[in-house]
Amino acid sequence: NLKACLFDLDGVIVDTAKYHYIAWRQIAEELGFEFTERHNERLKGVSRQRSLEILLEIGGITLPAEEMAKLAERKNNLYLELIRRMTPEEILPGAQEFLKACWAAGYKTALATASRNAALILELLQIGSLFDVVMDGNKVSRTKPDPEVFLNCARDLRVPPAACAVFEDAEAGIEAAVSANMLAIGIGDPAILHHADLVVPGLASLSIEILRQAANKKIS
Ligand code: G16
Ligand code: MG
Repeated sequence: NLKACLFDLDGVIVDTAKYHYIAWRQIAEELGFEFTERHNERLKGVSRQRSLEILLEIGGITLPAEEMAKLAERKNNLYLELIRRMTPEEILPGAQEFLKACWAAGYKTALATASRNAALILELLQIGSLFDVVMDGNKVSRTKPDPEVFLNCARDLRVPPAACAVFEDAEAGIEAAVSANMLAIGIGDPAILHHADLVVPGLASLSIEILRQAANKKIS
C-alpha cells in the first residue's frame, strides 16, 4: 500500500538539467573536447564529483585531485549564474498540481536529489512547503544508482521502502529506486528508463489513479 512519493528534482520538478548541461559543456569546451547531449544522459542524477569524473573519462583526460576540485567549483559557479534568475514559472508542467494531489490523497512527500543546491532551488521556485522531507546531496554520501538517498527518505518519513513511489528522469535514479525496492516511475524516454515500472512524459500525464494502478500491478 502506497504511503509516500519521493521526487527527484532536476528533470522532474524543474528542468535544471539543461543548465547543468550548458555548464558542463562549457567546461568540456575549455578542456578541448566536445560534450554532447547523449554524453549528458550519463551525468543526470549523479553527484557533481561523479559527473566530473565521467566528463573527464569522456574527454580521455586525467587530472590531479586539486585540479578536479577547481573544475567542480568552476562548473558550480557557471551553474549558479545560470539558475540565479529562475522563477516559479520554470516549475515543470503538472509538478505542483501532482504534489498537491499527493497531499490531498494523504501521501507523504519527499525531495530526493543529488543536488547540493536544492535548498536554493526550492527557495527560487517557492515550493519548499510541499515537501515533508528534503534529502539532498549534502545529506547523502553515495550517489545514485546507490539507493541511499531514497532509503534515507523512507527512514525520515517513517514508511517502509516498499510503500514508496519514486519519480525519476535519470537512468541512475531508476536503478536506485529499483534497488531500494520502491515503485519506480520514469519521467521521460521509455527507451532510456526501461527498468521503470511505468514511464510517462511528465508529471502532467500522471494522476493518483494511474499511480495506484501502477502500484497494484507491481504487487500482483
Ligand atoms: C542533479 C542532477 C545531476 C547533478 C546533481 C548534482 O540530481 O541530475 O546532473 O550532477 O544533481 O547537482 P549539484 O551540482 O547542484 O550539487 P537530481 O538527483 O536532482 O536529478
Ligand atoms: Mg533528475
